[in-house]
Amino acid sequence: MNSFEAYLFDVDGTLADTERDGHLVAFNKAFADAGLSWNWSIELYLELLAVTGGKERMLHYLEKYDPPFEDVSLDLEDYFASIHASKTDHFKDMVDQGAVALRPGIERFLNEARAQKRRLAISTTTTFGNVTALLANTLGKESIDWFELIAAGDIVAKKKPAPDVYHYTLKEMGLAAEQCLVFEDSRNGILASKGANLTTVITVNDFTSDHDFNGAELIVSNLGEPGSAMQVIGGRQSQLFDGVSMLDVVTLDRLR
Ligand code: XBP
Ligand code: MG
Repeated sequence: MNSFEAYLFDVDGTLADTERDGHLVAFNKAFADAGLSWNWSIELYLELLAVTGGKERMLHYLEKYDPPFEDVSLDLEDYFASIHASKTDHFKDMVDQGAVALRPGIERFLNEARAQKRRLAISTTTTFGNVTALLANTLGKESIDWFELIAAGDIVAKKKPAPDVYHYTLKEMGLAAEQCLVFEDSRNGILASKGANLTTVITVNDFTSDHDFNGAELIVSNLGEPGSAMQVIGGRQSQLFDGVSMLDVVTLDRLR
């Protein structure tokens, strides 16, 4: 049987549930630091997540919701870039303090994939420093080097749902789409991965369980680990995973 050579991971919502206890809190802290009266609720944030990228999300909020805002002398993009830098610092501090844990099965799967000499990469819209802080604080500093490539944030001009970050990853790693399997958690994520013709496994979370994952080969609750069995939710190839409670490199090769 053919095997996947590489696994490409999204970060937010896939490696860890970072949004509610991480990014959202960090945005609100950065707004307060900047003297803005903005305070995003979870309900509002769920809507704002439709726009990927923190800088892009803030600009979208200003344009669509017309919140209280005193005209700043700075160019708006520069202004939001500075608030975003402060938000990134808050996010990293919170991750350093252990605010965010990896999702079930992630550590198990990464260890197994490494033992089987499979290649690993990260393809995400989030900021590079957020990714390295998350890895260092959950798996240890050395885990940053487990990933051959961390394609993050502004590395491409167009963030997800554009496929650019996946095209970039394939090119940098010298891989064809059919050699890789992607793990995503959101509509924007699958639009990006499918836009690059990549086999995609979705692990849903509270923020994304109602998304449209049309085209996904497999949709599951998580990757599964002892004490936290994976539930198969759907996907075009879900019949290949009847009775499977944990995904590993061997079972996933059924999608090859
Ligand atoms: C994640 C995002 C990011 C984070 C914030 O999407 O949309 O914008 O919410 O990150 P995905 P930054 O999981 O599809 O990569 O503030 O660092 O941009
Ligand atoms: Mg995601």
